[in-house]
Amino acid sequence: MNQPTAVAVSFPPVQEVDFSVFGATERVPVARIQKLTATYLARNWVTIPHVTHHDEADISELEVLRKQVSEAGEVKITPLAFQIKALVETLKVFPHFNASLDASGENLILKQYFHIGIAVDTPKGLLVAVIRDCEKKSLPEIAVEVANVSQRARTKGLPLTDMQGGCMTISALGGIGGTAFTPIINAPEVAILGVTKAQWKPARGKDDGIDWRLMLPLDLSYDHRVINGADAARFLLHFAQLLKKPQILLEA
Ligand code: CAO
Repeated sequence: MNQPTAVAVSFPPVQEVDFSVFGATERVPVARIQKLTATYLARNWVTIPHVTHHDEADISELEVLRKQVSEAGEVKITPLAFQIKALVETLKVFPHFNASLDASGENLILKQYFHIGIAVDTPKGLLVAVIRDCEKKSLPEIAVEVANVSQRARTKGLPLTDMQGGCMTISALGGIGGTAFTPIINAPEVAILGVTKAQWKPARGKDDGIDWRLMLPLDLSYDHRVINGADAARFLLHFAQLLKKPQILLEA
């Protein structure tokens, strides 16, 4: 029988360049958080076979509802709170996404809880805050928690306990921009959802007229050892359908 083969790969070292030869420069230290995150990102990028699947969700109705709910209550609800709720409902239908491989790689640990990670952009680097038990929390409760935890992450940083135990992460860049990207999986999770800026797009309407729809770009990176492409496509379709008919998320 063939034995597993260890493959050693060596690369030429990156050249040390004296940039001052080309123009003025300044040397600034890399922030501690950025350095720490870099080691995990590099490990995950190299050790997990990533595939990124792209789709978009029609959020025209969701945006109307979101504004109504925000105005009727005391809490501003950003699109991310709806996305967290929709992700929980989608994970319930696709349990292989709410899972981690065990150390042997032979078993999948299916989780029966729904803790969602959110990537937070801070001045010192990227942090992932975990919002726990999202299936038990209302949209306003989730919105408040996202606002509080991201504020804390940016000002004081977060203790390790606030960053552990996530089931799947959302990396929301929609408040900034972009049409698509390929997020890196936050191991030991097996998938990550990237979201960029919603855009108005024309669709074929009644009598071949133009119907303008607000479309949200979605990018799902998944661990191909655990998830197949067809399941990724179904997962994202289900997620997009929940955002298209968002009423159900209010009661979820
Ligand atoms: N399309 C269009 N507009 C969007 C949007 C989208 N997909 N998502 C959010 N917005 C809007 C919000 O409605 C809000 O608009 P108003 O101020 O006019 O009401 C505005 O953008 C700001 O939203 P926000 O970013 O403050 O809040 P959020 O809940 O969407 O996100 C947080 C919170 C913490 C996820 C975000 O601030 C953040 O840090 N994102 C960066 C994540 C990141 O760095 N990812 C990369 C990781 S991989 O390197």
